[in-house]
Amino acid sequence: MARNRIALIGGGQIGGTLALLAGLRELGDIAIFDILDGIPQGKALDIAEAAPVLGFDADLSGAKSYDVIRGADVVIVTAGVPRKPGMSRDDLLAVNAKVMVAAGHAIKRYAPHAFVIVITNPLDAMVFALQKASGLPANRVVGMAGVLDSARFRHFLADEFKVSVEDVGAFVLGGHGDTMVPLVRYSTVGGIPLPDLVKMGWTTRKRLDEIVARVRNGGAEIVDLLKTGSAFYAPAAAAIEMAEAYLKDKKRILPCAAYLDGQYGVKGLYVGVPVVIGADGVEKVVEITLNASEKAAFAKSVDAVRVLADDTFRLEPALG
Ligand code: A3D
Repeated sequence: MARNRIALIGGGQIGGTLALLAGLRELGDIAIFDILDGIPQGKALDIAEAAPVLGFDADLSGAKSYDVIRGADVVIVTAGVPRKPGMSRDDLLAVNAKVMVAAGHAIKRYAPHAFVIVITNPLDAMVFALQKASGLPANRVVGMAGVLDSARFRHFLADEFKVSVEDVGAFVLGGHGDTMVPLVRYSTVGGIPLPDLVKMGWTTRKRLDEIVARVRNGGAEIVDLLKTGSAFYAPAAAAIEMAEAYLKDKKRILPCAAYLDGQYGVKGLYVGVPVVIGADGVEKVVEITLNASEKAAFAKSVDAVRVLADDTFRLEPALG
């Protein structure tokens, strides 16, 4: 049986980490595309040279030409530019929307049957732009954010309670950004919902509120520490988990930016919600019941995402 093919559009910090993790997990052969000549080739060769030591078999290639992604089963998109000093929010939207259009057209041409995971920020708008530009069905184009935000939540909770991260489950809904909605009621330690842990005296509501605030600020916390870039290990790990769920038809329930067509009362927009990922891509949107305050927070987040998406489509005529 031929190996699966994983294509990475963008070979920067996350792209390189994705290539290494995909190799370590033996997900298949790996192709890296980047506009910076030498970077994708160099990273592919470096990781190929690590394979004998780490003990995995994968064919690694890198190129400045899009045909390297030909026939990919999974495409993970991290291409784009970060916001630079002096760059407005609209400037960033316009630049990265153009990158999504180019990537979308290339995917349509070279890998039209792929499952596509977008990581480029601003996430919820960029995944929508890429889906539009590629013309791929919405169930095969998702955005990575919720798995990362939930992983941050799980890490902070495990640290707080001094228990294994494996025994902590956490859910985050909504857009990727400060309006995200970490769901305390649906987050558990050893199967026990967090509000019950407050009743049991393990923690306090105030402490949980502080943890929730830290989750919302999780991306900025890393940027402040690194100073020269944003998080890349955890974002890459999160996207690999999504790719694996698809390639192995695992039917994982993962929070992803998925296209909503009426679910949660939202139509025609990508927003972070729990979905089932299996061989058909997004096989189902899981609609959990929200209480009044969760509904209000989710609605606020959806509004923020809609403004970003509208602005992106206004700024990039090719999406029209
Ligand atoms: P970085 O190391 O800058 O890599 C981006 C790569 O994209 C660079 O190698 C560029 O050369 C390349 N690139 C630029 N334009 C193009 C193009 N037109 N075609 C192909 N490649 C191009 O960034 P990174 O890897 O740290 O982050 C990548 C993206 O992920 C950024 O947009 C981040 O903001 C975003 N990100 C999202 C999350 C989420 O949770 C959603 C978390 C962390 C980072």
